[in-house]
Amino acid sequence: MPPLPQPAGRLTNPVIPGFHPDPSVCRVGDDYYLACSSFEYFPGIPLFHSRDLVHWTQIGNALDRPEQLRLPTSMASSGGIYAPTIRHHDGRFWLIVTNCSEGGGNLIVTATDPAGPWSDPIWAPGVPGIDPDLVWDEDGTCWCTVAGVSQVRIDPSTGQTYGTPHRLWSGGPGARAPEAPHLYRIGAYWYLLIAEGGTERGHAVSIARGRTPAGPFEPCPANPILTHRGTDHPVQNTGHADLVQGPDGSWWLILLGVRPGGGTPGWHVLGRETFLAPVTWVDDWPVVGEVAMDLPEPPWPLFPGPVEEQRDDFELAELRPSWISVRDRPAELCTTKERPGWLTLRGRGGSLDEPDVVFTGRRQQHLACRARTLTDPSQGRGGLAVRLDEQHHYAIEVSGTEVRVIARVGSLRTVMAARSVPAGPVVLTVTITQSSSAHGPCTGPDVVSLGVEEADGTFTELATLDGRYLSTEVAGGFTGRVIGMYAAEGTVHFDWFDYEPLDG
Ligand code: 6LW
Repeated sequence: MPPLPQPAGRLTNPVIPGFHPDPSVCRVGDDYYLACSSFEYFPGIPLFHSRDLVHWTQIGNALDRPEQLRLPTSMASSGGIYAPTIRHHDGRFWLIVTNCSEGGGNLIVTATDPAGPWSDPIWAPGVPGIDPDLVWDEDGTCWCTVAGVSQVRIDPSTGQTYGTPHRLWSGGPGARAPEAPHLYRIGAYWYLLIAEGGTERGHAVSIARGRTPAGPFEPCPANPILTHRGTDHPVQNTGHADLVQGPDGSWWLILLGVRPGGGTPGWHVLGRETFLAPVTWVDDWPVVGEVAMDLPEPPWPLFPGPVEEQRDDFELAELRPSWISVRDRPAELCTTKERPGWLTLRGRGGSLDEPDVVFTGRRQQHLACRARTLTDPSQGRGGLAVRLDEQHHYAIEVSGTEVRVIARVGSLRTVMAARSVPAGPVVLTVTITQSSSAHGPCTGPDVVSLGVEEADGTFTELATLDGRYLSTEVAGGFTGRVIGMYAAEGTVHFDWFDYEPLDG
């Protein structure tokens, strides 16, 4: 049964916080579905449902079976799954996406229920680039448009393309990286929405329109229709957007943005997040309103949906869809079935520095938060980590009665602190708090404090580390922080994992 409408609480952007970039959205009746990129993580392509565009609940992941997604350990971090487009056509959901790892390419999966199961991939080798979009014209012809921006006719049920791709538009003069195209039929025009300027501070959204889906396209005189470049707006890098109509017929843009913190140049640590902005139309061109931190209450009922419980006791046979692992998740290495009520991770010789690390975590979704886990290290070595990639992570690790805090930043790896603990399960803790930029231009965005809980419940800190080293501005790449549990050696059991937002 759908949730009942609720009175408004505080409505805030980002509407999907944490590493949820490249959002694509479609509407089916009263329901909205949204998909994001997932890069080196498995399962791939998180899928969200909403009835009000403001509250989003994760209902699954489109690529959640190894037959659908194999990410090799030879693939670097931020390879893998880039920029899906989700659409509903002819009673089915269609999702097209690029697997940027070796042996990958563009693929299409379909489903009748967006919560899954999604089909095995239909490969589309004739699609010539990243950021594919699908659109159907009035006579049922399907067009696939990719970054660049070029287009090819496609049969999405087989992946077969017809003819040679033709160039549609390359965005504004001098702007780099025309990408993230989406095509729509709205009124008398076909609109071609793109991102340009690159996914960093220069990011922007531009639009062109034509009379047919294949063009020719006339650029909007007001391009870019959205950019925060050169502003002091708290949301930066705004771009990679998709258009959707609200329940009342109003128009909205779903887009990615980042929240840099600290002094200069500003570091963003949660990755690229999903934001919502209003759109109005002037002379048949869209005009994008404020990407407001506090969203005004919309004129339609709100459906907050279920909130994920703070603590996961690992009582269920299947992991919640928000848990993600690095590159793969073989059942023999990550299971709740071996020791009921516990998550069991089995190391395969890889530490957090290795691409085959056995790690299961969740996105850090709040600028300030605390994560805790009760870990039984009696048969192995592992712990709790804040991970950006193989070369950028902080961890508190336990082996027998020894606890160590390890920091890896680029090619530097060091043990920051060590102490002994009584034998048996131990609560490992990571607390992340924001720095005040009032402390000056060199102040980092946040601090990451790692420690243990004593038998009487008090917390002992072992190390407090500058958060800038786990930011995209330092590490590079397309992802964001993920906090989770790992096994470096042997078998490590986790009784529960608790994630608590601290920033209200
Ligand atoms: C994606 C491109 C982009 O393919 O970043 O911000 C790339 N936009 O459209 C990776 O997410």
